[in-house]
Amino acid sequence: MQIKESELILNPDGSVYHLNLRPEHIAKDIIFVGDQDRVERITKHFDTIEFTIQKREFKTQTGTYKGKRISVISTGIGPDNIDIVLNELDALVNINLETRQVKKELTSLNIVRVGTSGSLQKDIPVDAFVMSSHGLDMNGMLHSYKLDNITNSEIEDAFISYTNWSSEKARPLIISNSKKLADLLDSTEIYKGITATAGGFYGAQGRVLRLALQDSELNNKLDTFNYKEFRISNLEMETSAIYGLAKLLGHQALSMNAIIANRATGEFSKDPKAVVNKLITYTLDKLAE
Ligand code: R1P
Repeated sequence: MQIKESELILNPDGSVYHLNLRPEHIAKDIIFVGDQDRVERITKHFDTIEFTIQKREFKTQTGTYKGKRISVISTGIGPDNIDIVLNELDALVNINLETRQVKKELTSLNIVRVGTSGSLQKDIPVDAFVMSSHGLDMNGMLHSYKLDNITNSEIEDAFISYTNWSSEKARPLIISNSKKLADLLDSTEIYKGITATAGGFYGAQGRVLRLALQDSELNNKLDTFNYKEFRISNLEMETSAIYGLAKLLGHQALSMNAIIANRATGEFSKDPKAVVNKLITYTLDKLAE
């Protein structure tokens, strides 16, 4: 089946619509960051940079680190952007952009998010690293897709019942990381837990400025949720969408979080840049191993 021009939009130079990339521009190992200014904080460690482009919040640089070809892409904020980035990256490797047909042989990308995040647990301090064992999707974007058993309904049901989750909101989904990447990036200094992914920064994460919340107890419930060995370690805005779409499309994904705030103790890192830099070099070295 040929994918129509209105469904897979290409720019005049043949690049995909939002990312402005052609297939030759990306490596199979890709690092995601939210902030476009973080791209160069990663690629400044590279041996060489072969390609740079930016459109809107999506900045990409591809080069080599210790001989390994890696692309770094900024996704901007939130699950809606992840929908764009994952689908367009997948199109670059798995759809022939000239014939607009899905390729017979599919390519699996390795995607590692290097993000900042707030810890929900007193014992996961600021300046720590958290590897997301799962993404807890609280934002609903993934429900547009046929989910094909990629989620973990047993933990979801426990979470829905514990939080008395409103049936007017999308069902929360729990999706696991790529074991292959988790094994590659593991070490004893890394905390692990479920990363809750909200679809907004204020109300969706329990912050009150002028608007009342649908459930003002939700953050407390996230902190105290405990089912078998599962608890929620941190809260941010992309992980579950990356895990969900990567699983559906056949890519490997892992989210690494630099903890810059602790919502349980109210602390904020004295040097957030330092912890992010440490996570950057840690991730690069593991990917280049
Ligand atoms: C919110 O300020 C942003 O920061 C976190 C959240 O997930 C959200 O994208 O991640 P990044 O540091 O990767 O942007």
